[in-house]
Parts: sequence; C-alpha cells; structure tokens
Amino acid sequence: PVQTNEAALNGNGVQKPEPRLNDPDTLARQIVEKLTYSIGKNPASARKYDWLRATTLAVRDRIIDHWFESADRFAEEGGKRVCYLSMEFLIGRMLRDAINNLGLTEPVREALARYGVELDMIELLEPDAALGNGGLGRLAACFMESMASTGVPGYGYGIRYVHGFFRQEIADGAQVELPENWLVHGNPWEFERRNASYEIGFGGKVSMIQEAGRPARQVWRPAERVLAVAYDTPMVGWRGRQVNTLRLWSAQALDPILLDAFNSGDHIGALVESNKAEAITRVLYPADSHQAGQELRLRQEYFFSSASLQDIIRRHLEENDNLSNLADKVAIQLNDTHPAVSVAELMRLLVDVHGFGWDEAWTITRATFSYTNHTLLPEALEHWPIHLFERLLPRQMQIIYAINAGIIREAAQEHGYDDGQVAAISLIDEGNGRRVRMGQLAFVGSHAVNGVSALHTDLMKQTVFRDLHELYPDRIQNKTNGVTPRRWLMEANPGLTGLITEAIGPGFLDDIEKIIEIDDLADDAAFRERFAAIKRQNKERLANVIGERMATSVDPSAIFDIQVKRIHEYKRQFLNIIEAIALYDQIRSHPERNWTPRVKIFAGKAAPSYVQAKEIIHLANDVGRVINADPAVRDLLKVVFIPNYNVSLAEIIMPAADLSEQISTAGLEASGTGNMKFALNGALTIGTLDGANVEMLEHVGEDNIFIFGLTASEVAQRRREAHSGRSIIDNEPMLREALDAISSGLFCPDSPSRFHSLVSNLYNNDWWMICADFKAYWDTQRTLDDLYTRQDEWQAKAVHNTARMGWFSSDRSIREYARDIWKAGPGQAG
Ligand code: 9GP
Repeated sequence: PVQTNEAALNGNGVQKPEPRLNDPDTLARQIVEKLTYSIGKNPASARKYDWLRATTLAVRDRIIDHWFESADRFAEEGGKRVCYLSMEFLIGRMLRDAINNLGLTEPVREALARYGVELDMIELLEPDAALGNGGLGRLAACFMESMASTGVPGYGYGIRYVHGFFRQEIADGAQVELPENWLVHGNPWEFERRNASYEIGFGGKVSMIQEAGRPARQVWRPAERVLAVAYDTPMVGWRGRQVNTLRLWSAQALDPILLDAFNSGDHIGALVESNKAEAITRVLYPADSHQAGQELRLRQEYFFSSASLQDIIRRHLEENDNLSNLADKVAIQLNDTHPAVSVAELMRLLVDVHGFGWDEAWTITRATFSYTNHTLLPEALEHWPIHLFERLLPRQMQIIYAINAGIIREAAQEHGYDDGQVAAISLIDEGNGRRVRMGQLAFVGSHAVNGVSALHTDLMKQTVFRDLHELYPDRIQNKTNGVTPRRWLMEANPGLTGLITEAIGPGFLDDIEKIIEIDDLADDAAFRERFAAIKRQNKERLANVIGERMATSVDPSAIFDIQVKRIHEYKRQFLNIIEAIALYDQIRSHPERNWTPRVKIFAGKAAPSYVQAKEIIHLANDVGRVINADPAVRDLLKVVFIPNYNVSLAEIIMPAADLSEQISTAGLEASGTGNMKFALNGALTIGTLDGANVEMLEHVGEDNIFIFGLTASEVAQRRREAHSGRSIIDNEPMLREALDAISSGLFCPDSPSRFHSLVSNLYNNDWWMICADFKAYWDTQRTLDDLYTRQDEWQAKAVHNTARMGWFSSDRSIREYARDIWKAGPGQAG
C-alpha cells in the first residue's frame, strides 16, 4: 500500500501539493519542466509556440491553487452561486490577462528572458478565444472577469464552439469569410470533465403515464439523444483573489460509431449520428443583430440550456436535500433570449423529473431566473415557428402553452385585459404564422428584467415590453454596462497605467473609481505632455500594425479618428464614410485652407448574409483606395479598413484613438461598450445621444464629449412622418456631391453601379437618419479639427475623459447585479 504521512493529509485524506511559488527562479524551472515533461520538447529545440504552451501550463498551475481555495471558501461559507448562461463569451487571449491578474507579468517575463524568450512575442501566438460576435459576447467576458475580481461566485455556462467567429479577409475591397480554428493546437487552459456529461433529447413524443399511488404525469420520450460534455476553464480575478469557472459544453454522439453499419460496409453511414451530434457545437452563428432562424440554432440553444440546468440541479442536490430552496442558492442570468428556453426546461425538470407541483415549480423558476435584453431591433428578437418548436421540443412546447394560459388568465381576470391586450403579451405570436416569442418567455419566467443603459431601459418599457411592463411594472430595471479596467486599461495600455500609478499611486488598480484623482492634473502642463506622449506611442504602435498588415502608411501626428464595431446600418459607418468623401472633396476644392490631418480608421465584421453591411465594407475599402492614392490630398486624409477585427486588435486600437466614433441612429444602440473602452483610454467621443453615450455625457461633462444629431424621440417622430432624404440632399450641396461621387462610380470604376442601392435608400427613406444627421455631424467634425490644433485643450479634455470613466467599469455593473438582482456575492445574505 502507498505510504502517506498523516500530518500532511488534508481533511479528505488526500495529500495536497504545495502551492506554486511565484519567484522568477521557480517559474523558470517549472516552465522548463512543462516544456520537457508535458510537451516533450527539449529547451534547445523548442519553438516559440512550445514556450507559449509551457508558460501557459505553468501559469495555469498557479490559477488552480487559487481555484481550489475559492471552491473551499465557497463550501465553507455557503451562500449563493450566480450562473451566467450565455451563447457567447468573446474572451480573446487569456495568458496576458491571467498573469496580470496574478501579478506575475514581470516574474514571468524575467523567467522567460533567462532562456532568451520574449514574453511579448509568445503572447502574440495565442489564438483569440472568439466565441462571440460582438457586444453581448464581450460583455459576458468582462462580466466573468469582474465576477471573479469582485468576489461573486460566478459560473459561466456556454458552448465550446470548434469554430468561433469567422476570420475576415478583404479581397478586392470585399469581405471574405474564412473558418476560424482556435482549437487546432489544443487548448491548454481547459479541462475536459467526462464525469459532468448529460443526455440532451430532441424530438419524440410526450405521453401521460399513471403509476400506482402517484399522480398522473407527462413523460417525454425523445427520438434522439446527444451527450453534452463539459470543458472547464478557470477564470482568475484581480490579484487572484477568486477563481471562477467557465463551463462550456461540447456535443457528442452517445455511440461514437454505428458498428453494425460500419461492419456492413456503410462507412459513411456509420458516422452519421456522430456528425449530426457534433454539428450542434461546431460553429458559432455569425449574426449579432439578426435572428438566425434555423433549426440548428434552436438545437444549440436548447442543448446548452438543458445541459447547464441539469448541471446546476445536480450540484444543488449534492449540497441540499431538495430543490425547493433552489432560488436561495442559485441565481441564473439569461444573457439575451438565446437561453430563454431554459424557462420551459427548468419547469420540465422540476415538474416531470423531480415531481414538483406546477405552482411551486413556477414560483421557483421565476425566483431563480433573471433576463438581460441587449437590443430593441425587431429583426433580432427571437421567435420560433411553432411547428419547428413542437417537433424538436414537444414537451417544452406544452409547458410554454401552459405558462401562457396562466399569464393570460392573470391578465384577463385580475387586470381586465381585453383580447387586443392579451394578444400583445401572449407568448405566442398568432400574427406571423404562429411563433413562440422568446423575449416574452424570458420576461415572464424571470423576477427581474434589465436593459443595459438608462435610455435603452426606458425604451424597453415604451416599446418591445410595453404591455408586459404594464402588467408587471416592477420587473424592469436598468443595469448600465461596463468594461473591465484590467484588460482595457492595464493590459491594453501599460504606458498610461504606469503614468497614472506614478501620479496618484496604485489605489485605482483596486478601485477604478479612484482614477478620478487624475482629474485635476488636466490643468498640469507637464502631466498633459506625458499623457500625450503615451498616446503618441500607442498611435505609432497602431500605425505599425496598419503598415504591416495593409502596406499603407499613416502619420501618427494626424487625428486618429476610429470607428470599430460590427458593421450595421444603425451604427452608421456609412455616415462616417460619406463625411470622409465630403472632406476629400473639400480638401481638393480648397487646398489653400488649413486642414487638420486625419486618419479615418474602420474595422469590423458584417454578418455573412447582411448584404448592405457588406456593401458598406466594400465602400470603405474602395474609398480608401482612391483617397489614399490621390496626391492632391497630400496625406491630409487617409481612410483605412483594418481586416479581421477581434479582441486582440481592439487592445491595440483602443489606446491609439484620438477620436471615438459612437454615431448610431439615436434609440438603436442599446449601450455600446467600445465607447467606454475608448474614453477610458483618453479618446474624445463624437456621438449621438444613444445608449450609454447619454450617461457618458453626464459623467465626463458636456465640454468633454461631442454630441450631435437627432434624439431618440426625434428619430421616432421622423419615422412616423415617413421622412425621406431627398429634400435634405437637394438642399445640402456637400452631401449631394458626396453621394453623386459614390453613384458616379468614382470609387469603383470596375463596377460603377456597385453602391447604387445604398445611395438610393437614402433618397427614398433615409431610415437610419444619415441625411438628417449629416450636417450636424459635419459641423461637429470641423469643431474637432479646430480643437485638435489647440493641443493643450484637446489633451486636457482627454485627461478628463480617462479620469471620469471609472464608473463605467464592469465591477460596478456586477456589484449592481449582485445587489439588486442576484442577492449574491460579498455583503449579500445568501
Ligand atoms: O448592440 C448591443 C450593444 O449596444 C450592447 O453594448 C451589447 C452589450 O449589452 O449588446 C449588443 N447587442 C448584441 O450584441 C446582440 O443583440
């Protein structure tokens, strides 16, 4: 038998390894051990990628020490868990984040340097974990980091896509989508957990069974079953205080191969089941503001919802006698409607599997769930055809009908709702070929529903959820988004972080709102100069990236005017391009004027099926090609579109911006989080009164942000009046000439009509208010040109922006969720 030293045993009788030490000597030794014994490489012949892996494994060991501590602490203290269900986690690279949060950046750098390996070089080899499309997915990643940093016991639940968000290339100006392959070299951060696997059913029949001595109950016999297998990634918070878990599900067939088929020679057929199962988690749907509408998507949604709920229930029953106190121990946040089917699935598990009565199950369900809405765009609101839902999830469909009947009864009997009002709140849309409305399902199944900025929350009450808000007036609340200052300031902008630390000490690293202490330094010329010098270095770094990737040279002393985000008509990249064309025209017509040099930088991906968005990308590229090559412009204006925008590129772009473009049609951008990242890094914002811009205005002050254009209510008014762009274009020569230039084929001589439909949309209805806002936008840009020539003033405003953005931290958002919605985490009775 194995001899153990009793004194060295912990409570479970298992010997615990010594926690890893963090000095460079130990790190250096352990990195080489990983290289040798885990990767099988000799240090002399190891390649950079092997060093990255070895470093990751050595760092991961240290995270594991903290992970177990967090788990032990939670087991001791009890309390409530938060489960964050999200189809998307747009994480990006993990090594830099992990070593920053563990305080290991310098020790690791030093350890690697002993072998002549540069940390900054190997970090770049790590693939981005791009398991998300944009704002919603990136918010989920910021929230995971902030939950760990603020001590909230959080579990992220999502899908382990084999192929994340597609890789974008630009060919002849147009977007080309290529598969992304982040797992091709394996993923050293994750742990496969075969013991946490659950069966997920689809299709089949429901029948009522009556067993002796028990009430009759419904039993679902699915026609198909797949296995959900868990992969866990530890997510370490600031100073390693807490490590939470991101659990991603991978789909597998119950039988990896159908041997009968194989043996009878049908080699392809033998793998059909397994291919069909694995298809569920193979690819991330690349649309952020449009419902995908396909069966596979509904399968993905149900697959990860059911697996997560089964896991939550299993864990709960390991620690508790039964499920009646589920809501005291677990808060489940539904990130958008993608996991909304969870409401029906939890009811099924409680009623059909665990024998609860309907009313008690409904009380538990509502108390457990809460739901965040991220968009008001009608085309993004999910609603599934009943026939599809019924075929794939027959028992969940019955449950939805039963929930609906209860809500309708309550509305009619207690509130006197008439048929029209009932139709408006119903979970079933009877008007469009009968569909299940997932927003309504998430709303009625939750005790709290939130929007992501003050304006968006107000608009939710007035528009998409007006009727449900009337019925449940206390349910909607606001939780303005935030971003993690660790990734978006400390890691992305070490220069600025160093300057601030020097000026006010390191207190802001633990409490970002203390960054306000640099506000007065806006009046200090020496501080401003250093602030500007750091911006300059960051601009040079971006200029190098642009030079390398696109062979275009840009001058870092010009205004770096940047719009990076998903490409969408409501985000109005088109307005920005039209302004660039108008400026181009003016520079050519008035060479004698004192123009302020500008580089307009774009990046972002379009959903592959979104024709207009792809045309906008094409236009940006075509316009850039013509302007950048025109000697008459004398480098006063450049237009560049950087391909393949992702988190890693954003980390280079955000710190390098002078001007941040947040110019969505008012009322359409739920919050925005790019706006926050830019301003935190000292960019001035040109923006509309939309999303969180409204609150940014309140925080940074009206002198430090450049607001223009129609308000949300003015936009709504114009739309009611069937506004069209024609009369504005007729009266605005600069706008007309810019549009004429596009229509004439000036930028696309190979295919002069390429952009005709984009332009004719403006004449016909100007739905996105591009014409309506053009003049105000143009004027504001010229004010900014002027301001840029007065660098002292500009830099003072930039300092005020950084100083006053502390509130827009995801730590603050998470504390609000924890206090108002989850009742979990430090200081909450759990
Ligand atoms: O478009 C919103 C964006 O405004 C918001 O900041 C983000 C996070 O709340 O969510 C975006 N929505 C989506 O990504 C999908 O609806």
